Amino acid sequence: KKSDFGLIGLAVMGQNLVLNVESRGFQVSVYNRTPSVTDEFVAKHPGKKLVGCDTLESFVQSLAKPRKIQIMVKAGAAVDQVIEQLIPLLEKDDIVIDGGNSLYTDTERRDAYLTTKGLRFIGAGVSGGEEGARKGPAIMPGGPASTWEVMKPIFESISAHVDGQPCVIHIGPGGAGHYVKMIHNGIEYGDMQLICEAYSLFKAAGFTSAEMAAIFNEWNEGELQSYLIQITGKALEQKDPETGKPLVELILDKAGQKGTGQWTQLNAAENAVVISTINAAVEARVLSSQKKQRVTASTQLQGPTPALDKVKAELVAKVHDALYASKVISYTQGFDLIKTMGEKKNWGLDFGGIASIWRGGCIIRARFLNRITEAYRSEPQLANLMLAPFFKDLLNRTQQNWREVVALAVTNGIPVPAFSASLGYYDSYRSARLSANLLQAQRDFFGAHTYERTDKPEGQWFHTDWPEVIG
Ligand code: NBP
Repeated sequence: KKSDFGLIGLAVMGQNLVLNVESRGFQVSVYNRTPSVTDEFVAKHPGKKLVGCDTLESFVQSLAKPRKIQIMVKAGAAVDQVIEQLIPLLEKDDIVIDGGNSLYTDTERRDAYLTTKGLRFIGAGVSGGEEGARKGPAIMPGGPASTWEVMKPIFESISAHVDGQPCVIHIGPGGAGHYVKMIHNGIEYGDMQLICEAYSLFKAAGFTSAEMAAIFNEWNEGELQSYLIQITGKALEQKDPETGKPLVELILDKAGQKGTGQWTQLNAAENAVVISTINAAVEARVLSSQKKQRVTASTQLQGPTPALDKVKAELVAKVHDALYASKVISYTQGFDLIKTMGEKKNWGLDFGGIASIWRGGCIIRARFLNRITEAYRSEPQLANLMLAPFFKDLLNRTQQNWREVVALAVTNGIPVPAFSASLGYYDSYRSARLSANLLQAQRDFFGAHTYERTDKPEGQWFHTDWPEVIG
């Protein structure tokens, strides 16, 4: 019997996805560049419907037509190399799926290239890490709708399910799937940083790790319920086996990143979309990585002595609101970017659908995504998520606590770049009049860029002969 599905790349994601697909009743052929990895993997899982292949030729031959081959190798040049090796072995209408974290422009290029070869291509973002891949990830596939229809039964059976709905929909053509996965990762950066800022305030106020764990565990029962809040509670509970101390306090405060946050930043800059919360999150990781410089600066640059212990009792409820409101801003900005690109590319994106597939399997899975789906379902062309009734009420209800938290952080010298960037966005967006009148005056002053006037119809442009400045 020929296999229903083939997978190339048996590292952590590939292995777990294969076991997932196999567990849904499909026979799966597997191939890895280093054959010993394939052999060990198959040997480790006796009795499963797995076909281990040591050559790409035998791998391709073992698959039922049209072949469905998922590539799960390191993103970048490796994907192109595998595709080049596959092309001479494949036949018209065979389907190649790239399930790695590829940059969406690479996916667009590969899609166009494989189409010229008579092959079909799907660029699918897969989120959920190792556990998601094994038990059910969120999958964001992009490519032709007709190819999606062929892949749908497999993708829907292996994805996570929430309320009976699979956490996979056809995102759109070409690079749409990997694009949405990229924004998912940007939002993930934002969510993580916001939680870390809440933690830094609690820490400064003198909460113990156990107390903080209890706060996050309690939040996970309420509106903030999410995977990241849940694992934060668990992480704070964790004791170092050697010293018995809270493990988190022994971990070096130096964060890494693999680049998807920066891709999101670049794309937002290209499209002139504000994603200040995600930007703050990416930059916070960058600053964290400059540990040596920070240690030096800590002895030279002054700040206030934190005195947050005095407000400890009221801090929990306030930080809850600051976190929730900032999270709403982060998603508002992420969806603004998705909407802007979707329209530019004519991808026909279903924003409510995207929010709904993020409810399960993936790292940003959260209860409140239902609210985003509802907002777009009732108003598909919603200009800004903050103006949907639920989010408007939420922000109006939380904004006072949110600004009190940012003010407290500022007066106590505790960095909360993502909380304050989010609040800055909120206050700017709700300002009927900003200070850009002065900015326009400056631009006209030095560059004769002209300006419009409040007392004249829009579209009429004026220039002033400003006084000459010497020196
Ligand atoms: P890695 O990203 O670490 O890639 C390792 C795999 O790529 C191995 O199977 C390796 O084969 C293969 N490979 C490499 Br490297 N270069 C190759 C080449 N030139 N030709 C053929 N195969 C090559 O694996 P991963 O962490 O499982 O991630 C796979 C993809 O999924 C990545 O795009 C990743 O960004 C994405 N992703 C990962 C996670 C996660 O939590 N890890 C989550 C979501 C998405 P070898 O055994 O011969 O070296």
